[in-house]
Amino acid sequence: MDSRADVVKQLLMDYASEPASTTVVAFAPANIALCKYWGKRNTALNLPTTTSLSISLGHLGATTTLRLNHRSTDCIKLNGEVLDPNISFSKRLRNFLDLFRFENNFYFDVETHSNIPVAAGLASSACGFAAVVLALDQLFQWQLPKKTLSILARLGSGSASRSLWQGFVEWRMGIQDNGSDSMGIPLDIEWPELRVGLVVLDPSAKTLSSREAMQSTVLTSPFYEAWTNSQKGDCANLKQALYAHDFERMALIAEANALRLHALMLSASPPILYSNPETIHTIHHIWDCRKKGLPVFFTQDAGPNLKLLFLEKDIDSIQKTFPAVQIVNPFEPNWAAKIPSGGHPA
Ligand code: 2P0
Repeated sequence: MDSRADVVKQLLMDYASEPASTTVVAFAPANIALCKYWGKRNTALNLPTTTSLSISLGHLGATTTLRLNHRSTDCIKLNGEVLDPNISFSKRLRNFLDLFRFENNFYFDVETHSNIPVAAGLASSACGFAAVVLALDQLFQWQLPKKTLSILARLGSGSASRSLWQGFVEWRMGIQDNGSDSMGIPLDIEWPELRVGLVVLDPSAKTLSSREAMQSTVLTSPFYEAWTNSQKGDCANLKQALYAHDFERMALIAEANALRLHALMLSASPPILYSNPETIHTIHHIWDCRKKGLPVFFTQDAGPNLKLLFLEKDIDSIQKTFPAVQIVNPFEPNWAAKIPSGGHPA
């Protein structure tokens, strides 16, 4: 079976292994899955058991500065703080960077600024790994196609394969053993009226990582196969609704898809429950609003926070009903002007 190093070697066979710059900056957007990824057919290469589909969050994401350093270790900073090299995220990023040192043994200073709550189920590792890959592409001046960068980003974190583009992105599961066909594909759909609302109910870092949780679900849930089968229909129906700009159909599919994922997690052993009482309370509140005629829907990832789906025409009602909501326009034309200075837009 191919290792990550084999995959990188194959992809970069004809490309530079010497950096062309010493410092680069790159930005990648966070993405929210409307049809979720949860489980791998290959854990080393992050090859998924299902296709998934996401929407990117415009200027919300990770801006990463990558510098070659002259020490014999990487230094990783997140939002201004040097990370302890022994925590799992530091180890994971260092292992990922190992793939790109080639025979020269470079070390890097990696400084990431994230403008979304980190590790609260708001897709922070996805944009983090995508930004690192975009930065490496600049540092070595590879100028790789985005689909190849998506494969490289996947080796860091599965959902990172969807963070190379704005808008809707389908991550095709692929069937090849080495993952050469498992990458993000941007969908040619604009939806300027669509809005995503971030409702942070608990900003603290989660105690169970998505990585561990999804693996445990694959290994222990009696419903896992049924879930993978249901994903095929959801992805296809979601795409139809997106192309038709049918908001209600799209949002109903996304909400049901999230609920089915969380039901699946509950069926794992031991059970996985990311929701807290506030999550459940807010879900009921959303359903009550819908009954009263406000077209608002939600999705939820590996944390207690919720993301609302609604249309521009309902912004005032949403702000009144959910005062703490942070509203994102995924198709904001000026999104690049809003990212922290220096970030190279994805
Ligand atoms: C998603 N999540 O589709 C799903 C829904 C969370 C809930 O992708 O092990 O951090 O690095 O491939 O990508 C979170 O999982 O996991 C995730 P790894 P990742 O957005």
